[in-house]
Amino acid sequence: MTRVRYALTGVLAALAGMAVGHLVAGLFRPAASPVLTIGSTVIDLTPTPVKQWAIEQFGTADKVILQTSVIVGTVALAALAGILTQRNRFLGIWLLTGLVALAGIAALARPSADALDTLPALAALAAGIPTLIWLSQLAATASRDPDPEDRSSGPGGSASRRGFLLGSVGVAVGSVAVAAIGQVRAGARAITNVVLPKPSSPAGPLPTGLEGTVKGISEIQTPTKSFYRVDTNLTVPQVDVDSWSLTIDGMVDKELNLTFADLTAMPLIERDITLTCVSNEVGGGYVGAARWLGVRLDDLLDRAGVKPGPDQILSTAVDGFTISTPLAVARDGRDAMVAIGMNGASLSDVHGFPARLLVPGLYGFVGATKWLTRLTLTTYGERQAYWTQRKWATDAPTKTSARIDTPAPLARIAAGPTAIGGVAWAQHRGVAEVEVSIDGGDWRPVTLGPDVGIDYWRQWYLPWEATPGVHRLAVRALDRTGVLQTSDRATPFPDGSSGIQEIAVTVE
Ligand SMILES: Nc1nc2c(c(=O)[nH]1)N[C@H]1C(S)=C(S)[C@@H](COP(=O)(O)O)O[C@H]1N2
Ligand SMILES: [Mo]
Repeated sequence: MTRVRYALTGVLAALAGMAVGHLVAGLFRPAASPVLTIGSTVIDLTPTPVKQWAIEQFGTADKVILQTSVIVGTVALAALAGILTQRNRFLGIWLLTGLVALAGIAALARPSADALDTLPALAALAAGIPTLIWLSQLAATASRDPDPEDRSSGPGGSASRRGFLLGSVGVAVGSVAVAAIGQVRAGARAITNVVLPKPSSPAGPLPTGLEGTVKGISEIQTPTKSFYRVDTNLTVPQVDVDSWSLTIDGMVDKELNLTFADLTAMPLIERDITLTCVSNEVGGGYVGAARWLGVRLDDLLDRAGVKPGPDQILSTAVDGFTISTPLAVARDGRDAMVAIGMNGASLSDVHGFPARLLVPGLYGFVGATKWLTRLTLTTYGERQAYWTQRKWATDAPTKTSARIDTPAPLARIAAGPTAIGGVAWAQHRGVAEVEVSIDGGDWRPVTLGPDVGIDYWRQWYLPWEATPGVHRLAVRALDRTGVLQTSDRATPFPDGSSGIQEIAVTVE
């Protein structure tokens, strides 16, 4: 019992520390909260195969799983600190201080860190240590008193145990309340209402998609709220657009430093572009299609004047995260842009407010830097981006892929007339044809949805008279350069998954 009390003392002290740290972070630096900084550091240090495995196993839940493991690990160490306190108070204090120091170091290790980022860790220490001392004193008094079963003890014995219990409950409740206030403060940012100018080169009206006729097919334009999100960030950077700027430097004639107003004063293009994540599995959901508004990358680079020599554009996000893009690809005439708008609104925080890079035809990890703040003209020999350091491909064009949206894998559907439908993409080559094979039979051409250009996905469907039994449905696409989607299976690492999606459905 005594040991449990001391363990609880450690856990509650850590809880109080994390809660106060979270509150102080919420007031000054949401991303510097101890739980989050340790989590982000763990992400950065995790070997690529493990990270890959986590994304595959848990999908977007990988962040929740990671945070939970960080918390469980912290609780275990905190319990140990509490138990040590029983033997020697200073052992417990030292272990707790070590834990907080780790959080502080993790906060400072972030590339954008400054002295203010250590405040949450200092606050955690200031709350955690006194809590540990106080609760361990209560625990000591409670444990010194005789056991309640021992009838010879007076009523005072249970009073000291009640004291420990009340103290513990008080710390727990107080911590949860304080952490909740921190959470609310961190989220309470007024989204800046940026007014976006009209594009000088608008996209035409978006054709009506098949979603009205084929039930269950992806909408022709992915609504922003359901657009997939992939990044290494545990907290979404919240950029203040008034102090934000875009620097273009490196091997250029003239280094540029542009404010958001400078950017919006330049000619804007509006384009329909489909973005895919290299981590997308065949048939997966890390793909979305949107209408983007932005400044052509060519215009920006011409303004800075690119010197001879560079072969990559190294882009940097506000948190120091880097992405590298092959310069030749970005400058071959495609609509690569610094995007400031998505589906008729400014970028949302999760999709990179206030500006992101977008290079049609490339996977996001080599061309779609969110929260962009710097473009550096350099060489692959000279500088390496985040994923390059982790051995992912540097030139990664999106692979041609077709996906079945309806019926869902393993669905049970009624016999009779129905439709097989989905989307296919082959960015910057365009989708020429989509074919479906039922139960391993001949590849049959399907009906394609409207053509929104070679950088955009294409909806497709095939009317199907479903007969009772289990059926296998497969789909593949042909791009407009005449190349068929490969049936060779590949994992996402290092340059994107490939293979043909095949699903089974039961018709009743
Ligand atoms: N700053 C930053 N930008 C980033 C990433 C990131 O981790 N950090 N991830 C990239 C990856 S892997 C992809 S697929 C796209 C996803 O963009 P989305 O979240 O808007 O869909 O963003 C890219 N840009
Ligand atoms: Mo990605």
